[in-house]
Amino acid sequence: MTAINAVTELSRDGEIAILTLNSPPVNALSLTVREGLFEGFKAALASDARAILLICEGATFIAGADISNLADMLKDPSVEDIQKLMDGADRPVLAAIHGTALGGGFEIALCAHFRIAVPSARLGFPEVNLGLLPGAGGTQRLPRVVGPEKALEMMTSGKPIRAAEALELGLLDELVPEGALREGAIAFLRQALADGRRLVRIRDRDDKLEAFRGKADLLEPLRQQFAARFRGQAAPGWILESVEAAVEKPFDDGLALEKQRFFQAAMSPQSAARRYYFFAERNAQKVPDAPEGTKRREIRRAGVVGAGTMGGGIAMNFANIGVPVTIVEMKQEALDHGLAVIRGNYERSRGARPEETEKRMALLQGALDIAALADCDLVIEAVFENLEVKKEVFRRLDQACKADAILASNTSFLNLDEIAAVTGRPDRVVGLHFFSPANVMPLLEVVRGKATSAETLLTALELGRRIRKTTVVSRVGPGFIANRVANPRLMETNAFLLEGLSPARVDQVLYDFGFPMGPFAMLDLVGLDVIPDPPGQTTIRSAMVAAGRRGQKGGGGFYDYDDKRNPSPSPAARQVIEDYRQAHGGKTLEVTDEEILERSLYLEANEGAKVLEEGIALRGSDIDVAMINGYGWPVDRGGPMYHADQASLEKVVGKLREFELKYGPQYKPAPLLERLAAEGKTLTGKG
Ligand code: 3H9
Repeated sequence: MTAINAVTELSRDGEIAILTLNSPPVNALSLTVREGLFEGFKAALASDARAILLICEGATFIAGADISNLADMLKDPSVEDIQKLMDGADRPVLAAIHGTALGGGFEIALCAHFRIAVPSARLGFPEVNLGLLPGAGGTQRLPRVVGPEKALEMMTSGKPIRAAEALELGLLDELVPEGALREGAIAFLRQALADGRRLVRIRDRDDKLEAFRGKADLLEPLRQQFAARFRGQAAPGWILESVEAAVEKPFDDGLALEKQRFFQAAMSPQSAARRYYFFAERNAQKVPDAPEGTKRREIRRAGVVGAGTMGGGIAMNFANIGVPVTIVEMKQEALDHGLAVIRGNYERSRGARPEETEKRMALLQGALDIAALADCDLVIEAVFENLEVKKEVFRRLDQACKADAILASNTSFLNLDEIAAVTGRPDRVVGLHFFSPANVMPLLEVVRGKATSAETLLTALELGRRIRKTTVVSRVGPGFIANRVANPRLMETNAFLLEGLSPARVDQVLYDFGFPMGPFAMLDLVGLDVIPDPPGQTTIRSAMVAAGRRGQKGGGGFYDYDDKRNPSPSPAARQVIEDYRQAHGGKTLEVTDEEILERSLYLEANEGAKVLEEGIALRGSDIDVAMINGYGWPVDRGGPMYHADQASLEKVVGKLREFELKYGPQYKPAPLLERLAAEGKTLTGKG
């Protein structure tokens, strides 16, 4: 065994050279890893070994470029230098895959003559999620194995495929049993040597491309689909362009185009925002003051109190991952209704198979007595938003549930500490703030009360991950993080209308920025009666409700809706707005699109700064994660805090001061924002 460098070693098993990479956590292609692989392949090729095996230690095969330091990819040896050695090999090279072979890792594997994997392995190109495209030959080699259409699907969805599918597609040569990768790999190579298997490089194959050559129209429908599916995203277009080059051009020309586009993507603000978000999402899971070695409790059985829209949606999350869940309601009728709604949701969900629905429904148990929750490891309360009602539920849960069960509240604005105080276990009380519909929305705010223990908090975060939510920790405070940060922007909609702007114009500006919909369309969606008026004020929203317009769910709102919920401008809504403007001193102001945008977004950053200063959020980036997952903030823009940093806080504060003078005190810059701007610092701690 020879150490090549700190992360790679070369060993022998008879005629086979084994190059082993071990660079935790994910064997990302840092400069050290590239040096190890480059020198390792050189040494193996210089030896008398008749075959070469590349295999990784730890949790996974190579998970791709080191995205914490993409600039470092410019240093030699590059991934391409390693691939050239592999491509030039005069003896069989095998990549043995476990965990995930992603991005640059998959691209290296595609330069081996053969690939094998264990069944749990997954392979894919997630670059698009980072605003990138595969940049080490992926766009050229993948279509040569699976054809351009499948390659495009894999690279634009970014979703890794399972080993079994990869085998079927010809991306893998063989599956070997879990835990027997190394033995399987050696046996495979021995057999390949014994059989004298021909060594075919993927770059030399073009059987899967021939049918498409010179027929641009074969990929044309995809181009049109992309425009709608990936609104505003640059990377999918570059992937398509590169795949077209794979079809039409010699391999090296395609490779050169891909490389050019990769560097263009890597330099783009979109990719920078998406890479920022990648780490923001992971950092949000970290609880710095949790003692080392804090255990997470296992949740084997869950309970939900309340079978309304929220309770039902929450229960579905557990059934979806195979955890049995007991739902308690007060009346049989309400329980039956709640369970029927859940069944309906399952039956209506896309690609639903009847046996799947039955399997999930079988995990849901209804009960009319809180005593039925006695053996649950976690119970989530989702009853009416009233402090006294919730306190009573918690008193009863505290009596009924086993001593070590975690009790969670789904409250969206009540004080969790007051709720926890009525129990004998405030350390095992936590907030789990789901967003509606709870079975669909990705955000879960985990609310940490004064007494919540580290164990309870980490258990809740782990649970969030299991039910596939994106979690953010919030301290107790009105509206927690996402609703609070979004609120000022939603309140400002009233001012926009008083200034004479139309809902359609404001919505268009925010849609063009990248939001799935503007604030008026969103208010119509959630219901105009859901948000109360600020104290001492009436709003156009409540005037709409008074005129029988509650939004999409009844009578239309700022827009009219047809049967398919398509919006159209509403004369009736215009009248309500006009009447309100007459009565409340409406003006007609010239407001540019840029100003609509800045007022909307900087209000959020400003509120975010307050949330940060009060310690409700631990990090600026946690707020971005909450807004992206809770309010559809475009990930290509990184979130309100990152966006403000990019604009420069000095500019943001300047604008807020200007708006404060012009439009009122709601724009007064937060002290933290002023301080950070003066010190040349940022809200996300970067920049
Ligand atoms: C690329 O390859 C470009 C090429 O085409 C061109 C080359 C020329 N770099 O997610 P986890 C860290 S683009 C740096 O919690 P899991 C992560 O931050 C890349 N660090 O674990 C975390 O650190 P910490 C294409 C990375 O088991 C720790 O590893 N590849 C990277 O749930 C554990 O991560 C991708 O986009 C990285 N590439 O999931 C793959 N990846 O503990 C991105 C992870 O300090 N990665 N870290 O917070 C993933 O999808 C998941 O991390 C993975 C593991 C599935 C691998």
